[in-house]
Amino acid sequence: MHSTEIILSPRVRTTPYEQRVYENGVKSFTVYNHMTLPVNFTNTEDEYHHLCEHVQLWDVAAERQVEIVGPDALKLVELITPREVAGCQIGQCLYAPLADEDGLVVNDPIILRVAEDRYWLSIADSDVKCWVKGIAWGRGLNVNVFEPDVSPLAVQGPRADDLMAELAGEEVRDIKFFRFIEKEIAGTPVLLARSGWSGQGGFEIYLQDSNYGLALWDAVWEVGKKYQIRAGAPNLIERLETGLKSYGSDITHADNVLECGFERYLNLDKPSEYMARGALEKIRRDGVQRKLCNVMVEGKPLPPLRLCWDLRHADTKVGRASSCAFSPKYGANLMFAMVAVDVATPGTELTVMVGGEPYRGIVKDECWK
Ligand code: THG
Repeated sequence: MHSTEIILSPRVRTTPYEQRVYENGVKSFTVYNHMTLPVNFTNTEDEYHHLCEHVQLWDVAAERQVEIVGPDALKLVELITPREVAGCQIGQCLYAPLADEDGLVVNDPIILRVAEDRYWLSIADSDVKCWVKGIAWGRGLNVNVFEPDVSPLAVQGPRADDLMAELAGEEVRDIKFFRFIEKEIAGTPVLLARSGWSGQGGFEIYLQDSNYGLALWDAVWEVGKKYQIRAGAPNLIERLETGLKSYGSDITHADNVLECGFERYLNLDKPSEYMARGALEKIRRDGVQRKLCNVMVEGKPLPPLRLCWDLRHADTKVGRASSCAFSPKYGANLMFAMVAVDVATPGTELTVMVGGEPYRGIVKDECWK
């Protein structure tokens, strides 16, 4: 890989935590929602082991919030996702794909109901604010859509509960998965949710005033010292083992929601109106052409994946792999791949082309079995 630089200018926004991220020796960033998102502090494998054993603090402010507030807020949220949002309570989070009129995935946010008529879409990397504002205006809906000054900070790893209980009170242990409460930490009101982009457990703290970013970081850090806290970031190895797909890589606007494994979250027959209904009903009738799958390649670690790797079956191209990491847990390379349905069944053998070289891959189920 080349080691050139991406120049940071005001077009690449800063985060309220960035100073601490630099002080902790950040080695690389990616750009996500036009903002810096740390990738590595030491190296992916070292950070993976630390994340699975201790606790890490992640600057995930790049998971921006799109606020939808007003009398038509629920109507608008229902319009943009095939997931049923009506039953979502205040204090609840829902993982929900946004689908356009063709059923294609626009983003895969976590939706938080923060008040009666107020929702936050905690978005992945695409310009959701523009999309949602356009729909609101076109429909003449009585809502306000904007990006509030909210910056998530994730506390992830097996010691996250002990850390947060000590910092914010024993009652945080009772927060259920994908629920949140209001709290004051470091002198500023936050939402504290049990969620985060790892399978290691933990919380996300939604800071609501950038001016308190460093104070919040320092408050968590101070308590975290005895738990060997380190600065970290969403981890490639861990997310492949856990099965977390990344919008922009594994899922793009070229893929429809039924190809991406979202069915389990959806109610395509929900009573409320949503823009993808017609398209998704047709796709459901006709059947999908492709499926997002887990593919395993045994043997030594493959080189880093920059662009997608082609997958072949009987010398025909049948798909592409979009993420890959060597997993210490499984002792094999794990990848997410969009492949033709007829070769998407676990047990199917595929050929993965890496730099012109063929490798033997096997389609696995979601648990890598
Ligand atoms: N946290 C916040 N915002 C985010 C992310 C996050 N926005 C972008 C991106 N990540 C959204 N994508 C996901 C994908 C999966 C999950 C969370 C966000 C997730 N999934 C659980 C799982 O797969 O086990 C369960 C989801 C469920 O059952 O509802 O947690 O990380 N703030």
